[in-house]
Amino acid sequence: MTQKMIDQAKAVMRKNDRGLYTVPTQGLYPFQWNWDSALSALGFAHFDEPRAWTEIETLFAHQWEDGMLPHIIFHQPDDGYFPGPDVWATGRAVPTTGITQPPVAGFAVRRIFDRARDKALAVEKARALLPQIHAWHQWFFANRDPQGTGLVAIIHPWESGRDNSVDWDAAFERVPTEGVEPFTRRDTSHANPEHRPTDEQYKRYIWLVQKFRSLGWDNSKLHDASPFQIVDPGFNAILMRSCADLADLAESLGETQIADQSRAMADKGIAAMETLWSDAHGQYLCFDRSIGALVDSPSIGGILAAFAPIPQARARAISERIKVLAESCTYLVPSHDPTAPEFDALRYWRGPIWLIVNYMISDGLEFAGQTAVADRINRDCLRLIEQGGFAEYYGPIGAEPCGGDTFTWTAAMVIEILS
Ligand code: 9YW
Repeated sequence: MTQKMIDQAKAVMRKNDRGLYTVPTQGLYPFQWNWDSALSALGFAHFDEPRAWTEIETLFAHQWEDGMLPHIIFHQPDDGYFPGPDVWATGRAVPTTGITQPPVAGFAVRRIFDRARDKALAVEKARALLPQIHAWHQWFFANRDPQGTGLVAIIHPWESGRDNSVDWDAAFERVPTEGVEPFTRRDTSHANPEHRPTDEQYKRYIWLVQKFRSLGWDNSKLHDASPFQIVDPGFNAILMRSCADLADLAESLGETQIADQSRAMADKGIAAMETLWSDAHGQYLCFDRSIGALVDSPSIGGILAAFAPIPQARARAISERIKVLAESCTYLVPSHDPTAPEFDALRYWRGPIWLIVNYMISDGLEFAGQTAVADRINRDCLRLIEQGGFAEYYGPIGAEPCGGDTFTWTAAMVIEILS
């Protein structure tokens, strides 16, 4: 059973392999996505280490001069996706978007390095990637934390990777829709519209893209100009974990300056995460920087925070919080609290389970000694695969496979869990 599932997962990854990068799934997402690639590389590393390194190298080959790593790289034209390169208009030779995604590459590179069978290759590749990843981390603090709080803001929901989370609803009320150029969505022709973000949300996604485009994609201006500035605990936890991992990696490679700077960013950020903790919810919450208030939305972002080396007591509380969630669903971990009125079991990030998020939560909880909950999450991942194949996401009550099928990072996570 185990070997059969690993073989099936490898076949999914091979199917979506375009040589130098993978697509998340054929049709719906025909380009290279940032955090998909970093997490998918973990899967490749189990059966083809050179290919794993290539995935991350390709990503960083398209890093912007200021350090930003874009969220999509449009390697080849494809009309099946909206918004394409013409809408972003970032003016790059190989087109990319102008926003970023959760910085999980630092974590992935350290893990692939630690497990490498080909140590010489790993040292060569990690040494080259180290300054690039570090530059990206520094870019975040320079551009997305102008007040030096230790935490960074996202300026577009797509940056979080949790596109239509309930977390953004209130802030999205402040994003206008006037002046949005007419467009035709393509996602709804590949996937069930009932399981996707709404048209109203898409208009606001595009308004923000047009706004940033009008500012020439100058990252020194975008944060302050954006009506959407959210400090997401999940996103920041990924950044802090990657900074901490990069510090360890840099240390083992003798790069003391990168090690010290990375450690300082991680320590400051983890201390600042305390400002996002909610005793009432037993988890972290988003902070809406535009209005200076916490967002009262019990989503998975505040649970994903367990991926960072947070204090033991917080990890224990998150473990308890997950046990409470388990009382209202069949599978863990739903992307929104099933007892909350906004919960929508099959609509993208408003309820469904995503294996990559499960993997990161489980990894953090295991490190914190919360092994029972970590194991339960991993078991649920495998049950979902057995029921529904390698889908993009799953219903937390009925295990319905949703979104795109034969999904790369879902397959990669299965290889990670089973290997
Ligand atoms: C979109 C590729 C991406 C993920 C995101 C997910 C979705 C794309 O798919 O966004 O057009 O909405 O939300 O996390 O990286 O798998």
